[in-house]
Amino acid sequence: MSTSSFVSSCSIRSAFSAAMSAMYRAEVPAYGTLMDIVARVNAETLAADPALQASLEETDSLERVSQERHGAIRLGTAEELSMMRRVFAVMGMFPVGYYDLSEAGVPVHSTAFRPVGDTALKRNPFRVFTSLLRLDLIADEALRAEAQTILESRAIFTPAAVELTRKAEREGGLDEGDAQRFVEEVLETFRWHDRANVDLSMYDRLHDAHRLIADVVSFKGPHINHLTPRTLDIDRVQELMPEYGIAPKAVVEGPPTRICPILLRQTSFKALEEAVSFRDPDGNWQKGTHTARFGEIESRGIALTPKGRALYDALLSDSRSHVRPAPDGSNAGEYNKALTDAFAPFPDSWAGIRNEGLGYFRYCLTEKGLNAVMPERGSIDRMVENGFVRFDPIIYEDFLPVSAAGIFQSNLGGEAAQEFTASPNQQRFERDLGAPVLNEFDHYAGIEAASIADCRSQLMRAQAAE
Ligand code: OOG
Ligand code: NI
Repeated sequence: MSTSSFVSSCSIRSAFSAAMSAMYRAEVPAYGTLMDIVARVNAETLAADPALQASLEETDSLERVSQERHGAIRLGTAEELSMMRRVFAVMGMFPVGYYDLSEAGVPVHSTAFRPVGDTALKRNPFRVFTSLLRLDLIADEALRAEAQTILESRAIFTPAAVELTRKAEREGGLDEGDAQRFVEEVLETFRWHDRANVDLSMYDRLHDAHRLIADVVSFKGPHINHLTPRTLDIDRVQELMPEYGIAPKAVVEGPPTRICPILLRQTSFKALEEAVSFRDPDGNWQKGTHTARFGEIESRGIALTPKGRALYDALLSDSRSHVRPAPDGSNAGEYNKALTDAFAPFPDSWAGIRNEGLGYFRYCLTEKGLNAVMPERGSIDRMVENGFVRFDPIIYEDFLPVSAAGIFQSNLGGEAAQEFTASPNQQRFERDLGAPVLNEFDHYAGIEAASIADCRSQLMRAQAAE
């Protein structure tokens, strides 16, 4: 078969994220409301800032600005995780980063499946934050074994989804018809099931061990638990949520509001209590509720180097040693102030961030560089100083464990966070995944280095042409 009849993995990913968005809006009306607020705020922000509008038009198409950037699921077994990896690969999404959430009282570890590389990210940046439940962190051995048995007896992928994934792997891609079927079949895995897999007493036992365990084990599949569009003004959306009748989480996670945004800021509305039913021993359905699904928004800034990230982590923990955000939002103002104060030492200009080696930048030739007659071939700093080369921040495309923990926690209800011994186990995760995860720092450093090499070779070409 000729490869030209294959649909690109980027188009499959775009179709998938559009289908997920439509499904989730239909399933969770509050999410539709959040999307409306985001669209309004993005339009208002752009109208008030023509320079931003112009720069977005250069780098991103405007209609894509408010689209979903990520979603999240929680899986139960190694087999589910490794199959999920193969499914996402068909859509050009690969595991980047390892996140240990046990430290934050959540019994999972995670990665993000995402497009890698500029063209793919620009085409459609959709990612899925994917967590694997860690039954090994559950103290009650009997319950652990029962949960394992329940998980092992479910099949979260339709036979057609598995078959089409195999076909894509075997033949190197999918044609139009298969791609469309693939998206429809894979969507089934992410669908909500309001009928639980377990009876109410088992649900309660799982729930008592940890609400997240009940969420993963009690249902037929790993329902998408949130989707996350991008907003141009996250503080404004946070402020508007109550006006639209939705309850925001207490504080925005991540760095404070800044002139030069760094890493990732995110907030969500609180997970909704939804009607579900449990089959009782006589085979009748018994009504109950389950709280898992919410909506989130994000706004991204520059990717930080290990040095920048260490400074970020230190300042964040410094601010949290002064004020811990209360789940009910009662000290949100105080928390925001402590956060802003703590971040004062972090330079807030691109030149300052670059000079201190805190962030990753993409370099390109300026007009002067493009027209240089005798361009010099010194260090990148010299080329920048002399105006041959300019630099732009590389956007952070990954996640933050402390923020992720905050998002998890605020959606696990008011009960006290549980303690687990911090036990990162990336090796185990990669074995279950069936592949190593990409190291995010290596990835950004590679993009930066390639842009510098590109500048140099363009300058040399200009010289050779003289
Ligand atoms: C995932 C929470 C993490 C984020 O944006 O940091 C996350 C979950 O609740 O399953 O999505
Ligand atoms: Ni999220």
